[in-house]
Amino acid sequence: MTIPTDPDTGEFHRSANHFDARITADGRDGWPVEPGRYRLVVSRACPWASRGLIVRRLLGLEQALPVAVADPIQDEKSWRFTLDPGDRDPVLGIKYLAEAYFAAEPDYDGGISVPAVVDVPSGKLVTNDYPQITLDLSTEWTAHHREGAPELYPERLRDEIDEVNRGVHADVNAAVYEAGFAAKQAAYDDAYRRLFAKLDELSARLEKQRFLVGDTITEADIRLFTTLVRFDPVYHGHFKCNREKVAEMPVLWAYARDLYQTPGFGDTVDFDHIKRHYYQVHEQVNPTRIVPAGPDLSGWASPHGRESLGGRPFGDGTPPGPPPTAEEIDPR
Ligand SMILES: N[C@@H](CCC(=O)N[C@@H](CS)C(=O)NCC(=O)O)C(=O)O
Repeated sequence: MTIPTDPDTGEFHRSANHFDARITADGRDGWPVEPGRYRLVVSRACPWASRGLIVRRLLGLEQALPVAVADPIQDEKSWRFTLDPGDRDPVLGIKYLAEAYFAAEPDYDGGISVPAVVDVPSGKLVTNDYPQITLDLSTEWTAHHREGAPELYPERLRDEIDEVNRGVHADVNAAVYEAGFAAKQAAYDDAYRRLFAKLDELSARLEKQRFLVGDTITEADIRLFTTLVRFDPVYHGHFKCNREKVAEMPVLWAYARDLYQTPGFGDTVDFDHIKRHYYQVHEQVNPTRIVPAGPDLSGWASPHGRESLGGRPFGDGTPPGPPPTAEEIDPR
């Protein structure tokens, strides 16, 4: 994979999501919510796709929106279904996610990214607009939520969630990539400074409250979690985000463990996919493609003590049950 950076500044800029149709209860974009009709294509390595995996589990949408898991290692044609028998997704019948992009737009020449939601009957990509995908699972798929599903994007907290998300996106979710992919020192320095300033701010916020917004788990926690869980295995070393590890920032470490140990979070995390993807795909950053053996991940299971802050993780709802057998992560 070639990492595109600005030749003048050395900055990495994330490309825009090209396919932004929405799957809605009223079907106004031509894509009505319909259980079993769509397939959520993810890589378990990818933080943007992992938001969808978590939200889907918390809301109990596993049957309504089945998932296809791509091989964590892309080849020159990008994401592929080499984990499946015959190297094909068993439902879509395709070998590469790119086939769904081209079915939707034959002369598309942009990136092939996950998460992607594909319409099974036509084989066409509907959306790769990751910030909207999870919000729509919360607000448009309500008819198919499980009993006891939490409210992850409650109306009364939306402004605050949106504001927290903007900061977390710019200075955490995207900043780790901007540090890791920077081609000039100043671009790296800027991303590193923004990242740790934001983590300090979030740590102060989370010292006295269990979750980022309100007293329950929301979309904001999911978006921060997907970066925190990748931090020590990948971003600290591979992306040079190394002022501290998350495990050395007591508040964030306890917060991350609290979420990790909550059903629907840790049971979607595949550290093997995460490590192999980053260290093997970004050859510009890691030319030997050697995947480090560490860090020791056993600490994720240790008690976090955050219950003493109060909070009601699922609000008036309940935690989800265990994941479907086919989606259990191999504990390597
Ligand atoms: N679609 C967004 C965000 C999703 C994203 O970056 N996904 C990564 C994996 S973590 C991906 O699929 N990259 C391949 C590509 O964009 O060509 C983007 O292109 O910036």
